[in-house]
Amino acid sequence: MMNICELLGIEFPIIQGAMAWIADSSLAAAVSNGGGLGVIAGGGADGEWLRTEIRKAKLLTDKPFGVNIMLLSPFVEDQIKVVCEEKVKVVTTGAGNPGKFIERLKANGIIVIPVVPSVAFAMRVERAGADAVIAEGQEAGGHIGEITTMALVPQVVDAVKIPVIAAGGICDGRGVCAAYMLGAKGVQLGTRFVVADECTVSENYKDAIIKAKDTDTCATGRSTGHPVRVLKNKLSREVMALEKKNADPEEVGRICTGSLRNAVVDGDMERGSIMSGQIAGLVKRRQPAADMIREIFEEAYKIYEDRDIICRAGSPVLGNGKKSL
Ligand code: TUI
Repeated sequence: MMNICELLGIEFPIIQGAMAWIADSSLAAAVSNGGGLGVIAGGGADGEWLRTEIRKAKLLTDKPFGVNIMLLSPFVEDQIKVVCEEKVKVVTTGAGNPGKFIERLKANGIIVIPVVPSVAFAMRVERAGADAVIAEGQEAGGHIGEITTMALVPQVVDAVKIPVIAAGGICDGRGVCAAYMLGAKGVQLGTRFVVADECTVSENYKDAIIKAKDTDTCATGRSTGHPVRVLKNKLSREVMALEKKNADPEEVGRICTGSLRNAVVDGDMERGSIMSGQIAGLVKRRQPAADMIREIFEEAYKIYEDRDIICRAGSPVLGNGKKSL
């Protein structure tokens, strides 16, 4: 099996999570220049916005980068056309089934890596020709599935032959090592990159992530069939209250319209949707994206070198550092 770094032409096996409204050419190019795979989030934007961002990224880096296509968007067809025309190296997909686009993307030489929330879906996209999958647990921010990263990753690893990249709840070297122990061949991080210096999100959004503690996120939207993990605030409390009394999903949808933009662009921390993963409690400081990547892998390699051996009472330690049974 080809490793992720060779497949993607990158130095470190790390992909930047695509975050709608947040992950533009500035963040994507910074991550790619730092040796990871930066990803521009197509989100709900039209094809021409995406084309402009792709061209900006090409000016900012000569390293590979990707584009994420969010499959709930009304502009999916438009975005697929643009990534093919612009010869983007990698496309990740989220929030739906990319099956009918995979052949066309691959015919244009594009590496396709769907985000999958379950084993069944991972097997489906493998059959459809995906090059790898990102197994994203429900610790992640934004639109999520049901299963945790810890349970999802090894089950997907056993079910498919293509490489599995772990996502959800990872932000440092410990998370990288844990993902590898579960059989992943790479990681995707979103929340930590929100506070990267090159991320153009509002300063209020960055502050909110940095201040957050472990219990500060919740998953809204379970009633609409599109659960979304956000930092708790006035809007999330209103949504939760409406959902509790089984309000019409359209009413829930109405108070959320434009709310991600409100948080990202306007910095509205009350009425904005502050999407964030559960790992926000570990994200403590702003840094250049390249420093984050270097730090994460320095930690990971150190953990691997110093690894503590799982002990079994009374078993002798062998000369090679291993314990015998
Ligand atoms: O897509 C994401 N995260 C996102 S997308 C997004 S924009 C949005 N805003 C409001 C409501 C909905 C979306 C914000 N965050 N992550 C990847 C991901 N994909 N997580 C879960 C899935 C997923 C879920 C179901 C992928 C496939 C799927 O099933 C497809 C099928 O047809 O069975």
